[in-house]
Amino acid sequence: MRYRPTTKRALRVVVAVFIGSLLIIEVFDGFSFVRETLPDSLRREGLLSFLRGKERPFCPCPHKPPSLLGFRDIVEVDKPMSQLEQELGPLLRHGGHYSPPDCRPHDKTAIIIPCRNRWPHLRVLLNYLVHVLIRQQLDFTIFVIESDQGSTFNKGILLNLAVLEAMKRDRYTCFVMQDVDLLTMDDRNLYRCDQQPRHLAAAINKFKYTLPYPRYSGGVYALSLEQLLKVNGHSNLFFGWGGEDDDIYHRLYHVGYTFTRNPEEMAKYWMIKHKRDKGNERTRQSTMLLQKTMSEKRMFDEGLNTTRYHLDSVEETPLFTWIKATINLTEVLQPAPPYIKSLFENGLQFTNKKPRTR
Ligand code: UD2
Ligand code: MN
Repeated sequence: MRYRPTTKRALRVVVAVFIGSLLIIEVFDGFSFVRETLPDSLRREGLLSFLRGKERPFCPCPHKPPSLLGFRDIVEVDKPMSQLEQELGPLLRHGGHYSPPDCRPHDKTAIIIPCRNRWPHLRVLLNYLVHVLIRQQLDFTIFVIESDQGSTFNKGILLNLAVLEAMKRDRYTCFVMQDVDLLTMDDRNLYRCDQQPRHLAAAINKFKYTLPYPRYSGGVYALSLEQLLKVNGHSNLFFGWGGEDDDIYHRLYHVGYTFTRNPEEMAKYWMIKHKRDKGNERTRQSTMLLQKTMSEKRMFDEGLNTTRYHLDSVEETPLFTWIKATINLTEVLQPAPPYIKSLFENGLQFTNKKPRTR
């Protein structure tokens, strides 16, 4: 009993010192010498938000983000990845995550970038895209999906496996499929999902800033989780160049969706000039899949529910979550019904013929 007042006083002192140091750290958080001494998680999120846990800001983000810059010409700058990490790393959480500190976005967005042997393009893209997405006040994670060197490139299956792997990691509600070589020129073209699928790359320099054909949906587009699930994701069967974008257009169209686009002046994209890659040659199967087995018939037989792949690794780098997978044709075809398997009886057949679009 005699010691109680002293103990109380001591407790008060301890509490005061604790609160005092919290305040000091919070106030001096901006000073590098204090930040250096903090653990990583504190440094990235700030002390108060760290203490508050994962609580999200209360106010929804405004319809029109306040810091957009509008149209800007593109200068292709290829900085070394280490420099990008130094410059952009502090803006993101490890794994390429970001959420705006001052408002609550409608969606949790996965930006999905297929990338095999295109690292210079990825570096140029990241240098632009990260700033754009931050200005657009998105809650996003950047996923880079790389397939093994041995298989014929298959963009559709990479998009599918990325969706499946992303959903294992968090509750994403919006997916933006982004070619590695396309740079958005106007940040008013928001990377958001909507009631209808959104085609973002509607005016690309390669096509003189117009749509190459009315049902074109390639390059960059945003699909909500609901839209993706309704069409069973992408086809897994378009090996080599072409077709998978027309196929997803038809899947969506068949269940009642139409792509919406911003007007041309807001939807400009710059495609980094490139040649067709080795291992991404056109296949006769892609033409046959589009012209003989209608997307709308096939979509319930193959898609997200039949995606087969070997997950080699998932690595969180400072700027993106890097998923590596191996694709094996025999295994991809294993769950397919006979009318599909028969198209592949003699293995992949390569061709120079341009697939016709519907
Ligand atoms: C068009 C479409 C693209 C896709 C493709 C046909 C535009 C702007 N884009 O692109 O969305 O439908 O035709 O498949 O019309 N990739 C690699 N490594 C490779 C091959 C491809 O990373 O070896 C990835 C990369 O993200 C690339 C994308 O796949 O941007 C599309 O391939 P592309 O750029 O060679 O084809 P492109 O420009 O004709
Ligand atoms: Mn391209």
